[in-house]
Amino acid sequence: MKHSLVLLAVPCLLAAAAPAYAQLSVSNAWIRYLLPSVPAGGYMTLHNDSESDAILTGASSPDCGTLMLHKSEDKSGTEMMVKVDSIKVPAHGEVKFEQGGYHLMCMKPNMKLDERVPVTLKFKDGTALLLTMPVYGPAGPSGQ
Ligand SMILES: [Cu+2]
Repeated sequence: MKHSLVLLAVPCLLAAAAPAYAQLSVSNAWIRYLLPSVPAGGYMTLHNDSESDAILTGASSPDCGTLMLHKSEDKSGTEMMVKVDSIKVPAHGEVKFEQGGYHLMCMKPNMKLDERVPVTLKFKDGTALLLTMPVYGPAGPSGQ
């Protein structure tokens, strides 16, 4: 079952002259939680229905300590995670955050299963996108 999210685009004062990112949205968001001592992955699809590319430059959550932008890469058969500084969401496009690719990394998860965790996504133009991400175990929303 897919969860729909209530999203709130918060215009920043700095972005008042360029509200290009008002058409950003997120679907299929969830956090893959294991243990408090193990960083949790955050997954979603980030949609950009605007005329301009959107540049994601950071994320934060009061329940994560640090929330980083990560990418998993296959380096000669071994999956490595690297920190990325920004992720471009093309105009009229989308970027999937999924296992094996881009993800949010919640370094110190302070959460329980079935909770919803508030997350703020920050973009280069000063825009922020607020969402809540439901917390699942390793099997994810599908429960498989
Ligand atoms: Cu990671």
